[in-house]
Amino acid sequence: MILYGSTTSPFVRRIRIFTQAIPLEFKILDIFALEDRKELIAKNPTLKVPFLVDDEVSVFDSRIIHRYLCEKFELTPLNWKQENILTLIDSVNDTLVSMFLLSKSDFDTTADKLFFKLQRQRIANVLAALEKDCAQGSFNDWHYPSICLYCLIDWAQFRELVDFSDYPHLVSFWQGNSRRAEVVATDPR
Ligand SMILES: N[C@@H](CCC(=O)N[C@@H](CS)C(=O)NCC(=O)O)C(=O)O
Repeated sequence: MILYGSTTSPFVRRIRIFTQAIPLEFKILDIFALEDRKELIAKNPTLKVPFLVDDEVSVFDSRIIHRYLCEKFELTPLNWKQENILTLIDSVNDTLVSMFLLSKSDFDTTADKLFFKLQRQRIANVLAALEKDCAQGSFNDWHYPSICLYCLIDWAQFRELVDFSDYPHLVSFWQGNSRRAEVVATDPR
């Protein structure tokens, strides 16, 4: 099995951390560089990373890769509460990636424009919900949703996209898990 992705993507990193104990080759793709982009276009029509190739099977999207690996290795699937939490994490992560790409494309994402206001509201709303889940103990164990939350917070910190001062439980969750070997080994910095 080969996992394709970049070393900075939070979506790729969650799968790399999740698969610590699974034999998997990691192939780095710089999706904005000409040659690697040709490979991306040939292998994944969504033009996003991560994706997984397992012999004849190609699996797109981190969420589906996680489900594929759970089925293949008979691991415990997510329960419905965890699926909902993953939707929260994915929604803010997707929004932050879009905002990041927009600012890289010279848009002022702090502008008083409807689209940006909706995204900022979503980010604040979801982070408040995750802060509450965190306070209630949903991320006390190091399971897949915790890995995804860690990768989201760490990437947002790395790219300086979010001020986390309103979310003390998320900050202490982030700090409390930062010394894990697999976390250190996949640090994008
Ligand atoms: N829903 C996807 C999101 C993946 C994603 O957005 N990946 C980003 C890198 S962090 C990407 O490939 N972006 C390229 C683009 O948007 O053109 C997943 O969970 O795998």
